Amino acid sequence: IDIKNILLNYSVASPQSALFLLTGIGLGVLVREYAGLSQLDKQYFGFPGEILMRMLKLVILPLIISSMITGVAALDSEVSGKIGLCAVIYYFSTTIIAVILGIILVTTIKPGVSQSADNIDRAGTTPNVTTVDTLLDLVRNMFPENLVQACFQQVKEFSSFNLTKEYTIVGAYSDGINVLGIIVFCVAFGLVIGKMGERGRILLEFFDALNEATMRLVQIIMCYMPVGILFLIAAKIIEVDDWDIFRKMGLYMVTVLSGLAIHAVVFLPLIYFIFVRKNPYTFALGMAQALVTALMISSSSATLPVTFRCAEENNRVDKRITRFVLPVGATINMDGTALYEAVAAIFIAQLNGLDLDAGQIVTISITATVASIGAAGVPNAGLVTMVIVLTAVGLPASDVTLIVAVDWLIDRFRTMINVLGDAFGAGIVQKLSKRELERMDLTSDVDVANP
Ligand code: DAS
Repeated sequence: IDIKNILLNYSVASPQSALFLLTGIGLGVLVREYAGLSQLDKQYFGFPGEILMRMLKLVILPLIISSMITGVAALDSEVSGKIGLCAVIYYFSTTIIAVILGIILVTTIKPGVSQSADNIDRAGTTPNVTTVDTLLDLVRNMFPENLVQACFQQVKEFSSFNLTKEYTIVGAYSDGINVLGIIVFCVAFGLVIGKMGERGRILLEFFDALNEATMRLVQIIMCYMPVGILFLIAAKIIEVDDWDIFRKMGLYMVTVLSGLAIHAVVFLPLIYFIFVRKNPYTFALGMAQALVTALMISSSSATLPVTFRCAEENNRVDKRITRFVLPVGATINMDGTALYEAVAAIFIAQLNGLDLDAGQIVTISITATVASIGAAGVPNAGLVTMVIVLTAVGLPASDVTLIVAVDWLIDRFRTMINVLGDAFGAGIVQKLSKRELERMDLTSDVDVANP
């Protein structure tokens, strides 16, 4: 019996995973009503779920380092010049628009805010909502004094702010990792490697291998995920005091899905129309088969063959553009994931009664954008990198449980938007690189003239 495949089939990205979620809810209700567990028993009961969270956190460091360095270096080596620059500007601008849209929606709808004035009582520790550090500290944390220390920094407590350990605030260190500092270093390092030619290529192969090994580790964690989720959900059901959580979960889904819909129906088509001056909805219709595939399999990378075919055959995008924009886009251009991570992080802050400050929102925007770059085009990648966003702002990563419950559905829609964003990107980059392509045609014609 291929246990690994059976478990993978029950991974959180599949409808079957609902089986584990429902079992976890049922188990939680039964234990809550009839077991009368002591505080210690509850810890043992929730331990299989805690193991899952620890495993996800364990891969944060290699995941950020390998995916950021390879992603940034690849931009530089694959194709230099105008096509690469147009693509990068498009990737960042649409991702940041998606993040801002998500933040506007989640701070307007406020899905995680209790209807009653009080915050969730989390086992008696009502969170301290305090002022955050100055933005200067936020920037300071982007440039850690010592990289090793940034990777293994102990939790730094701001006793002067009378902070509880769990709620270390933006710009502080939490869970032992200074995420922002590591991200800034990796982006700079990746750009340098991309320009080092042959010697850089050797280094790049190492980080490529590290990324592959990390993703295989994530795959193994995925096998355990259904079991971990079952106990995480059950442990949540036991401790949660306000059944209002289900209303909040419903509102959270509405917030994410409406954000994805607005981005797909308004912003992406608008950007396409501004640059290409053609009907964006006709272009999107040409991508329909790729979008449905993404919805079904929750993987941008696995959808790539269909995305290539739709873009080139239905929408006549030049192969020299799709060859770069689509694969790199499937890896680092994930508007849907970025929007989802910004919404989910602020939703979790709201659940904890934290009223985020400008500095924290800026941090969430940066880490959501970067975490979406670090997310691979595979099922639930956004969920794994979600832990990075929560770690960066010091939110309890264990609350990711609540959003896992519905991730198998949300992941499909954000993957669809990721693919749509890549496709529109190919169309726009082709339009902006028209002269570049004509020059390439001319040079290739000259080659033909002089065999
Ligand atoms: N499933 C990922 C993708 O393939 C997106 C995500 O997990 O956020 O794009």
